[in-house]
Amino acid sequence: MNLTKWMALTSVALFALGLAACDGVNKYEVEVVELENTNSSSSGSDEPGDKPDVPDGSLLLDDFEDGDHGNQVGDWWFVYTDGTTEIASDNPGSEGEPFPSATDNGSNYALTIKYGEVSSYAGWGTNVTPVADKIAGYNAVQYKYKGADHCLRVEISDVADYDHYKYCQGKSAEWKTVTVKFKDLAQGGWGSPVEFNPAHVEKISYQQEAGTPAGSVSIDDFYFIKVAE
Ligand SMILES: [Ca+2]
Ligand SMILES: [Ca+2]
Repeated sequence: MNLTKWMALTSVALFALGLAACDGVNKYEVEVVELENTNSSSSGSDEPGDKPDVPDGSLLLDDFEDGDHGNQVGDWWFVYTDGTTEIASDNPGSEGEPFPSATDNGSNYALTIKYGEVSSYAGWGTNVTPVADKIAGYNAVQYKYKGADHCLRVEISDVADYDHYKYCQGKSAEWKTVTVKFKDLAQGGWGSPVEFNPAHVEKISYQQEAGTPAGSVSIDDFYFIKVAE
């Protein structure tokens, strides 16, 4: 069955399940989409209305087009905070679940996260463990964003002290498509150094550090991709 249709048909049930699973432990099953890219353009343009420009076989983590707070690989998006910093999506669920909202990038939905001045840390992310055995087949991620400076984190199970591998981006007032190669990720350096093993990726997350001024970031069209090193 067409994934979008399937998700639409089950979105009410998933929403109810999501409310019951606000701890993010419960899982649901979805078909995993490995994209057959029919867009022959390689311009890299990210003008509104463009289709995602990713290599054949890329793995879609989420394009948010189903409007729910589940990703496309069978798990949930979440927000997290130090307990002081306020953070929520532009369209939070009744339990604070980060639902996507209408966007201006040519698609229907993106995930927009808003936060207050960051006390210690605050962020958002999603679990990718349902496709953990596939991620080592890729060597980069690609996503679109608009908004504030932010750091993408590719969290692996070997990191026990939260000093996760990350790559930071500057602010952008317009939608921007970025590719982050796994080899360019780096730990912050304040924790124990561990080797990056793509077979051990558990979560994709974003974190704003202490002192970050209040702001917002929108993300969309997040893929695991294979690119030339
Ligand atoms: Ca979704
Ligand atoms: Ca979208």
